[in-house]
Amino acid sequence: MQKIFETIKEVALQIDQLIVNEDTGYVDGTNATGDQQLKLDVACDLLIEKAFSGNPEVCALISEEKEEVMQCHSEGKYTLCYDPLDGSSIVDANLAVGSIFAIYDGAPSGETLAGAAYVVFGPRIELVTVTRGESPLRYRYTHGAYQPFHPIALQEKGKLNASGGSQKHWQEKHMAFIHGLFASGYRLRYSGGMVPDLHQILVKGGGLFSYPSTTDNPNGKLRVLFEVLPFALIFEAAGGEAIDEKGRPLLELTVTHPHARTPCFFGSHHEIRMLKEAYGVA
Ligand code: AHM
Ligand code: MG
Repeated sequence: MQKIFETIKEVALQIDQLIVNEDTGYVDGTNATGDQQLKLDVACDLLIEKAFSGNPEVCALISEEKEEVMQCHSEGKYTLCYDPLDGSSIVDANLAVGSIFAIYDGAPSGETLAGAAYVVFGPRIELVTVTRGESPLRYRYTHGAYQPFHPIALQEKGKLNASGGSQKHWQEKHMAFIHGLFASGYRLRYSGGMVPDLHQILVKGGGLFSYPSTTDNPNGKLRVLFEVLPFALIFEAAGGEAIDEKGRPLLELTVTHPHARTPCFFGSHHEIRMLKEAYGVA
């Protein structure tokens, strides 16, 4: 798996160059889940495909930007699932965006997730990696190299609150819960990019990120394989929790379709406890 993390470090620098230099307009058509694709989404996807398809450890690639699973080396141990450039809708506003990687040992599911990583392309590049059973490692790219940076560790309780989806489409219990958090002093921090939004909660020591089921998206918006499960592993490894609306750990999810979605909640223990009570799943 170390070789995969090393390749992520290299490919992240190439993605950064694409973000800086490439056209941010749309291509004709949509991706596998019906989202409009940026030329940048497609270019980042191809870069990652090129970087990993020759790695004999990788048996298959599953990308947010590809409809089909791409088979690679039949002897390979790992299925690599990735969102090449998360935050397509905010890249034109020049906000921070990210890439997310999940490394599955065999057929992808919460149980087989062996490692994960994400890269934040903000004013600086940061990388967080995790191997199951170990603490997350954080790096910042400075002076031409990835330098180990302050470790990520969640406190029991945080101060930040980020909930996705349109309020018009939230369930009443979600609305009441979120209002309750604000009334008790939580601050809103939501950019519309899950990588920088979750990274902020992780580096500031806690809080809650929600993407609930909504009346327009009953399964939520975020994709299990390459958005939800990798962050679930990282939150648990950082001393937090990641659950679905029934209060089940996201890492217990089985996966029925490469582009399946699920409602999801990532946070420190206190906020997850409050959420379970509000949703009646404590
Ligand atoms: P994308 O993969 O098309 O960029 O969509 C995923 C993004 C997440 O980064 C973010 O958390 C979410 O969509 C925001 O959605 P919303 O605007 O509905 O809150
Ligand atoms: Mg995405």
